[in-house]
Amino acid sequence: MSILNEDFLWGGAVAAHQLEGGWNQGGKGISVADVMTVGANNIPRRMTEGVLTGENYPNHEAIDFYHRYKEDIQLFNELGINCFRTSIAWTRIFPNGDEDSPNEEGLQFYDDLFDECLKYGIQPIVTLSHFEMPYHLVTKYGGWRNRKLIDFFVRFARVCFDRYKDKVTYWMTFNEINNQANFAEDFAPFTNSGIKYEAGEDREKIMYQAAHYELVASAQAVKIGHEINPNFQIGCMIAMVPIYPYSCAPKDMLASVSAMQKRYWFTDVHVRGHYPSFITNYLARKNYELDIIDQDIDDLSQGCVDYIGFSYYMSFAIQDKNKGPAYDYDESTDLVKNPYVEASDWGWQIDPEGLRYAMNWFNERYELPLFIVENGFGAIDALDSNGQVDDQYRIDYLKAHIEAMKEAVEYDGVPLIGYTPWGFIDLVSAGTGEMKKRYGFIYVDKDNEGNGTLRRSKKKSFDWYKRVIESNGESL
Ligand code: BGP
Repeated sequence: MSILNEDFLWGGAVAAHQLEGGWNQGGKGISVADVMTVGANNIPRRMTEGVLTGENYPNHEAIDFYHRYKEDIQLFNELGINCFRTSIAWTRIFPNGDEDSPNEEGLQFYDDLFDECLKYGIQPIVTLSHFEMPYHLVTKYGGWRNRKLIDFFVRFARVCFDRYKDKVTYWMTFNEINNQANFAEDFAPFTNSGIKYEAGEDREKIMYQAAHYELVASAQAVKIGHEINPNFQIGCMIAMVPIYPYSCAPKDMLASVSAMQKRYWFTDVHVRGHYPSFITNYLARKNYELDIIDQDIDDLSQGCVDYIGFSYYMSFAIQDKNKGPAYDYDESTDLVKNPYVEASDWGWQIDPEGLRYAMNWFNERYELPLFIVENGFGAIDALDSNGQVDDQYRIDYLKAHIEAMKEAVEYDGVPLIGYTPWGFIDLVSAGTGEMKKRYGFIYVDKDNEGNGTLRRSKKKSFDWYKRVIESNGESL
């Protein structure tokens, strides 16, 4: 008998902009992802002004799921998944983001997509905002640095909740909302914020302001969602990268505590409905006077999430750098390599036990159901002489993580809703824009330059994952 519930959700996860393509079809507007170039060889992706520079914009076609979703869902069904996590491209529904009424063609696309899933008993799990805000909201309003964005997002959320209330139960508001906590210049465009920083700006302050507006928008959306359908399960989505102390030196331990606070306070607000003391103290210490009105405080307290969705790929380690008691965590300088774990080709430290640790951390702190909505191994897959991919390394990675996940459930009693490995069909990398950083069980014939037939084929991991699902996690 499986230690996982019979109704455990086994699925796969994607995001609209990373697989749909059809970037200017069906009345869709331009999103921040549509104006981002490919990054490679340590050169980060760039958000260009407009889309006419003649460079490669990998999200324009992506893997053309927009036109091929019917065949793809047939394959998903063969894989045996019972849920499919995707996002709704904001720009298909509100092309510029600030229109009064939605684009019917975009709404219809997701009706058709969800119906196609449901036909096979695959329930859609939906993220409302996954790194793909309308570009117009950035140029005209400055993205999430502007309070007006709350209303635009909430209008979008309400339209989606209303339209798909009988087709979708599990929702998430903002993908990896805390991934902007490191507010690096080149990173902002890849988060939900869409913000472009100007020289000399206090980026950290802007990050806190933007995050506040997003959290208020999320809370308002959660409240409205529950009014529209009380059965909705609306979660947050957190990028969970545990930050271990490098050693048992007490100051390393405190550095770890402080770094975790700086990265995960978003979860505190989402779950508890108010700011934790260490963040209010920090904001005061920095003299960051944010635009936080009384109504926001009310909204936050009334829009607490039902579950915690999170991604887990790796862990970090931190060493005390003599910063004193008010430790100011800085991801770019304070992290150190963990000598006990290996890393992927992209330097992501592979740490299955870290998943069990993370699940315990969430459970001890919040006692809410958890949903692992991303986990996976980005690698360069080579085709053998038969055109097959023997991705045993991916199987090894996922097997170890599923084992750790099961231990958290079995030994530690952590409540877990489901598991949806990331990019289970190859898609465009969010971080680099490359195709060659692959996560899938399904191979897609396309290279970094955009060449290829887009043909789909099964990798070795396809049959492996199918057996995992069939056995409800027993056969690894
Ligand atoms: C998460 C994002 C996904 C996804 C994944 C893998 O941060 O939610 O959109 O892309 O990471 O990252 P990458 O594509 O950079 O390998």
